[in-house]
Amino acid sequence: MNSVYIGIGSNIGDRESYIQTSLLRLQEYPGLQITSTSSLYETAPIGVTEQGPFLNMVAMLETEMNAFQLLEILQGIEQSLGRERDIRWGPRTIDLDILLYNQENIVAEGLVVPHPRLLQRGFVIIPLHELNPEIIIPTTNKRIDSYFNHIEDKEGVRLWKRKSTEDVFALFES
Ligand code: A4P
Ligand code: MG
Repeated sequence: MNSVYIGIGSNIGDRESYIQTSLLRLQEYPGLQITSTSSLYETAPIGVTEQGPFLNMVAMLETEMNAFQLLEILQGIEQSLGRERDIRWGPRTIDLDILLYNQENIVAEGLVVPHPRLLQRGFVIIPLHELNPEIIIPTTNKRIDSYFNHIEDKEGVRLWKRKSTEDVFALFES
């Protein structure tokens, strides 16, 4: 089994519902189990700043799929939820990124893991750290908690819904 962290973001429409649906669709695949989920954070847009605020979270998965198979599944779910790719870093109903895949460093056409912008982004570091402060980033061999105190966009990330229980499908407090 492979341990994977994925980053989830949405900033169009019913953001929470897109995120919940993406997790439910993911869970439907055989050979894939969602093992934990972070709280939901509301975050100021990075990159293209003229767009609405995001909801972001991180989920941990166990899967038999390799990283390329998983990416294909994630892109299929993005499409099924109406994702349109017109502006890079622009608004989206749902964005599903592979942040970490075991401790592997993957550099291939269409797939780079760890996600190249992971360590510059509070909206990723904060929920990853919530799930497990001891995660090691394989490109630097440092723990995620060593980045936690140096986040540049910390003010732009606020807790929006705390995770309610250990049951991933109870998900968030209402
Ligand atoms: N790709 C390469 N590596 C990966 C990976 N590890 N996981 C390729 C997923 N995809 C990966 O992605 C573009 C291409 O990246 C894909 O074809 C895939 O083969 P995309 O989802 O089509 O486009 P994108 O998300 O607009 O581009 P990108 O470069 O992934 O954007 P980022 O860096 O993920 O930024 N602000 C806030 N507050 N919250 C956000 O969630 N997200 C972005 C997107 C910008 N600003 C944000 C947020
Ligand atoms: Mg993406």
